[in-house]
Parts: sequence; C-alpha cells; structure tokens
Amino acid sequence: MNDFYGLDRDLAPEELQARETVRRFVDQEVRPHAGKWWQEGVFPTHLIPKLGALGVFGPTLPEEYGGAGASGMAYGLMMQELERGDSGLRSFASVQSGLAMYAIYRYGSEEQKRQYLPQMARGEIIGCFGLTEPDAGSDPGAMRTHVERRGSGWVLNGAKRWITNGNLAHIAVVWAKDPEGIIRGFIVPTDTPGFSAREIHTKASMRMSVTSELYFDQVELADEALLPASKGLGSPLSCLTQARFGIAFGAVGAALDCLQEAAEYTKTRIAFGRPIAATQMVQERIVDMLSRVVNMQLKALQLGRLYQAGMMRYPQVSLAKRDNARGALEVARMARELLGGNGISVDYVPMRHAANLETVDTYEGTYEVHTLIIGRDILGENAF
Ligand code: TGC
Ligand code: FAD
Repeated sequence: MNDFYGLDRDLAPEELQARETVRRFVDQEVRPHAGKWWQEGVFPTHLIPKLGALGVFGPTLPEEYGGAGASGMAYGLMMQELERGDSGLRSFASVQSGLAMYAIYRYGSEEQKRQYLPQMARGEIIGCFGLTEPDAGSDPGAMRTHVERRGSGWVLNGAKRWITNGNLAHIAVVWAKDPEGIIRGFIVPTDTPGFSAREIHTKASMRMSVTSELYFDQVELADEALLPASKGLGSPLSCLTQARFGIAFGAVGAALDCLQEAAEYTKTRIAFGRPIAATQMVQERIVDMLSRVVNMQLKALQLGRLYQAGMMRYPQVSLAKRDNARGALEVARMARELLGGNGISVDYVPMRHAANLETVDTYEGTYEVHTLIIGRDILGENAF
C-alpha cells in the first residue's frame, strides 16, 4: 500500500537507503513518543545530535560544508520519513536545512559558510529563519524590519512572528530592509544584545515544534553579519523554494502514516458482527485516501526528477506544495473519521497529523498564495 504504483523502481539504491535509514530512526525513536511530546508541547531536543548524525541537515550541500552531496530526491525522501513521525520534526529540519543553511550557502561569504555550515550540519548550531512579521505574512515585501548604517556596521530594529525554532536557535537568519528599501539577509547570533525571542504557547497545531516571536531592539551587527550576495525579495523566496520542495515530500509521509493506521484499524474494528473494512463505504473511503496518496507521490517524485535535472521552476514547486499539503490534510481528516471516537485521541495518529497539517497548509505560502503564483505563471496576469 505504501508503494501502490511501484514508484520505488525509479529510485536509486542510495535514495532508498537514505529513506530506510530515516524511516528506521523515526519508527524507533519518534513514533512511540510523538503523541506524548505533541500533547505536552515539547520538541525532543535530545534527538538533534542524532538527526545531525543521520545527515538530515543540509544533505544536498557539498561535503566541504558538512553536506553529503546527496540528490534532491534523497533529501525529499528524508523529509517524507521525518513527517511520517510528526510535521514538527520535519519542520525543524526544513528550517535548519532548506531555510537557514541554504540562505548561508547561497548568499553567504566563504567565511560565513565555513564558520556555520559544518556545525549546522551536525546540529551543533541551530538556525531559524525570520521572514514573516505580525503584519506581513503572505506579502513579505511589506515587511517593516529594517537596518540602518552605524559606522562600518548595521543596527537592526523590528519584529518577526511565527518563527520556527526561534527559542532554540543559536543564529537567526533575519530579512530586513536596508536604507534604500532593499531586502537583505543578516546572520544574527541570538545572544546579541537587543535580540529577544518569546515562544508562542497557544498553538493547537504543530505542538511538537517551537514557534516564536523575535524582537530586535537596536541590535548592533558587524558588517560581516550581512549575507553579501542577498539582494531583494527574490533572495528569501529562493530559500522558500528549497523548503517547499521538502514539504511536498513531507506531506506524503504524514498521509501515509494516516492511511496505514486507518487501514489497520478498519480490519480489526468490529461493528454489526464484521470488520468495518468489509463494508463498501469504508472501502471507498480507504481507496479515496490511497488515490490521494498516489497523486501526491507522483507529484513529489516528478518534482525530485526536475530538481536533479536542474529544471525545477518555482511555480512547479508551488503546485506540489499546494496540492500535497491539502491532499495530506484531507487524508488525515478521512482517517480521523474512520477511527470514530478513537480518532480524536493522540493515542492514534490522524488527529495529530490533521492538526499539524492545518499549519503545513498555511505556512511556506498559503493554498491561495500558491494558487495565485501558478495562475500568474500560466495566465501571465498578476492577481495578488
Ligand atoms: P514577486 O515579484 O513574485 O517576486 C520577487 C522576486 O522574487 C522572485 N521569486 C522567486 N524566486 C525564487 N523562488 C521563489 N519561490 C520565488 N518567488 C518569487 C521573482 O521572480 C522576483 O524576481 P525579480 O528578479 O523579478 O525581482 O514578488 P511579490 O511581492 O509579488 O511576491 C508575491 C509572492 C506571493 C509570490 C511571495 O511573496 C510569496 O511567496 N508569499 C508567501 C510568503 C511565504 O511563503 N512565507 C513563508 C515564510 S517561511 C515559513 O513559513 C517557514 S515554515 C517552517 C517550515 O518550513 O517548516
Ligand atoms: P495572511 O497573509 O494574513 O493571510 C490570511 C489569509 O488571507 C490567508 O488565507 C491567505 O491565503 C489570504 N490572502 C492573503 N492575500 C491574499 C490574496 N492576495 N488573495 C487571496 N487570499 C489572500 N514564517 C517565517 O518567516 N519563518 C518561519 O519559520 C515560520 N514558521 C511558521 C510556523 C508556524 C507554526 C506557522 C503557523 C507559521 C510560520 N511562519 C513562518 C509564517 C507563515 O509563513 C505565515 O503564517 C504564512 O505565510 C501566512 O501569512 P499570515 O499568517 O500573515 O497570513
């Protein structure tokens, strides 16, 4: 059922190996505890060095920067397995790899890359990525956070909201407008005077993930904090493309976990003297879930191929992120229903995944934002 269309045949041995290694880790170290951690609202920080050793942080980067030179497909499959455990776990890795590390790799100086990336790959330095603000989410170009010149350095003022890993991070990659109104990226060590982070504790979704508000009050930065190659909104948006790619795969993992549990449950749950799996309506529901999963797998796989061929365009990533996040949410809701009353308990996986997927459907560009990115691409009209 996990591979109904035989798609594993298209994967290279090292990609299958990467997936199996992370799958085993998630089965042993995450799934038995995920409901408890989620309910308690804690992120399992003790797993961070192990995740580093598994190679899930920056796997596609060259070895000199701590990566493994892995394929995009291997990266995607690792994200799939992490999200089978919990979206919060995948989110941690997405932000570390696709957002913070990628921003430094793509826009940083050689010194910045050597200073941060190998330690980030090992999980010794944790990063977050501050783009969204209280009044600028879908439209990040409207951000207010800004820098001014002071001597040879910079002074940063403003605030960010909904920042994953904010209270865990040693460094924040912060996007701010320079005196000319151009968006630039800065590496801000979180122990810099004037930086503060406040964790958001009211979430009914992504409870296993740390989400924070960041405040910058006259934060003085050396010129070396600037990511020198960053210039304009396209810089942070290019990082989002990397993370959205991982989400397209991750959503498959959450959906597979729900499908698997629902199928098992319906085979053993007896009502009216027979397993509910032996009723036509339940079978239709399970097949509808499988059909969505296969659609999601096909999109992720083709996106992986485009990534490897260097042909991936960001509207293509938008379609996969949009449809796979929404597809997984629908699968999780259907699974929840099939488990009846048990479906609302964190003793089972669907409700936790469904609640998490509400965030996945929203962050990294909402369903509507991606619809408009794709619409603009194919119709040539900007409808934002
Ligand atoms: P627009 O004119 O579209 O773009 C400005 C420049 O950027 C280029 N560009 C991209 N480049 C690479 N990748 C992308 N995805 C890109 N999207 C746009 C574009 O070609 C242009 O380049 P140039 O050279 O012509 O200047 O700017 P706009 O202001 O119209 O943007 C609109 C929009 C909606 C596309 C964009 O702002 C957007 O994507 N909004 C959604 C914001 C978002 O996704 N935020 C996510 C924050 S991070 C997060 O949620 C992390 S969650 C944790 C986790 O991942 O687990
Ligand atoms: P808004 O932009 O206010 O949107 C509200 C509604 O209006 C949405 O339904 C949207 O689709 C709709 N809308 C907006 N514009 C249009 C339009 N033109 N046409 C039609 N509909 C429209 N951000 C980071 O920078 N870093 C992070 O690490 C990070 N982690 C996150 C973790 C969590 C748990 C959450 C919930 C969010 C996180 N985010 C992060 C922020 C996330 O990216 C934003 O929440 C998201 O981009 C949406 O922005 P918003 O919340 O301001 O909603």
